[in-house]
Amino acid sequence: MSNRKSMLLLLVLALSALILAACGATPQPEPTQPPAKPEPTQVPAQPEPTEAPAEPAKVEPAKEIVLFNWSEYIDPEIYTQFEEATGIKVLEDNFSSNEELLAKLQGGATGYALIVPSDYTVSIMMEEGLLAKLDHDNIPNLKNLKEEFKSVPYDPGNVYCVPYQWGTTGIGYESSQVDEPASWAVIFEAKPDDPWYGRMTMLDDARESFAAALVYLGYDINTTDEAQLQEAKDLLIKAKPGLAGYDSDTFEDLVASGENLLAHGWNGDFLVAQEDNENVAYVVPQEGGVVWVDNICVPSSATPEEKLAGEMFINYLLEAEVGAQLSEYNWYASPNAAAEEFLDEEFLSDPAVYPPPEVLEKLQYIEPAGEAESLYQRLWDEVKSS
Ligand code: N2P
Repeated sequence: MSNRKSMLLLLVLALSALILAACGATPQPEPTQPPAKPEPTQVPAQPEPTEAPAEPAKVEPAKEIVLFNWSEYIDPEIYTQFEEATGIKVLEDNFSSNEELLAKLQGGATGYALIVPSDYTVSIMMEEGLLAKLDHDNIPNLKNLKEEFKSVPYDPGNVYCVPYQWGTTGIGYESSQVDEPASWAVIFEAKPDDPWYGRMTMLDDARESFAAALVYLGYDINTTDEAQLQEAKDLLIKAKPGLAGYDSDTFEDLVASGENLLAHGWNGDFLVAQEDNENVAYVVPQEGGVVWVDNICVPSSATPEEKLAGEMFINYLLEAEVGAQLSEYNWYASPNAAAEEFLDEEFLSDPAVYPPPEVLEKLQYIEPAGEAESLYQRLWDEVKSS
């Protein structure tokens, strides 16, 4: 081909390319149909794997786990039933306050598959990375929880914990020997000639005992104001000579036996003690008291095997009948909606278990004190050692 001829051919080709491009640029009518999906691009065939892809290692549940719980807070029969159903043995260890539980975990304790902190302590533990995220696939009975317990403010969506029981803090008393205490004054203004002087206890619990003093003084139970806390401390110290002691484990038994006549404590414990002495009664004084939700959670120190066994136990507790069994034993209100059909009417309508609206409105949750946590502890130490 001559140079001239090839130039001409190039020109023709270039022109036809231009014309084609121009046609393509002509506005097209809007498609009324969605454009057809492009054909999937062909993936080049992969060579057949010679080995099956590695599966994540399957965790087997631990054969034995430890539940770290408040004392007398579970029907021991539940352990037997669970072991029969799963072969997993549950052992129990006890603590007497949230602060004790927290200090144990902060100190690096291991060997616990399950723990039972209250609401404000869940918040503190979450922040400090002390809790493991629950695998909801292992806890299908979460569906049994009442709606309000699926979205508790300290752990919305039950990411870390499952509500266990809830209750209130007030005063239990021996009603054949003492009139119903209308006010926290029975403790804070007790006189040596009052029959209960020297025959009453307060909880061995910094936040709970400060809450009682603060609510009596008319302050917020979550105050971080040092002057108010000092005043509450002085009040607790002033009340000390009238106390037989600080006690979070046997306070209700001491009222039931008649050794003591009244005690600052948790509603369910007093209601259980009615089985030993029908004159044990419980009241939230007029100034108000504490409402709390205890939760069952897996600490982040648990091994994968302990965690799985722990989640299986949580799931078991959430069964409708087991949930009822737990509350019937404890006399604490259940967060489990499905359990209610197995609970007696007497239980469900007991105002000491399910406080009526006029009592509920006088109750407050303890909240994390943040920076003031150590101030509470220091002042509580001063009360205890005074
Ligand atoms: C156990 C009562 C524990 C309730 N006896 C305190 N949150």
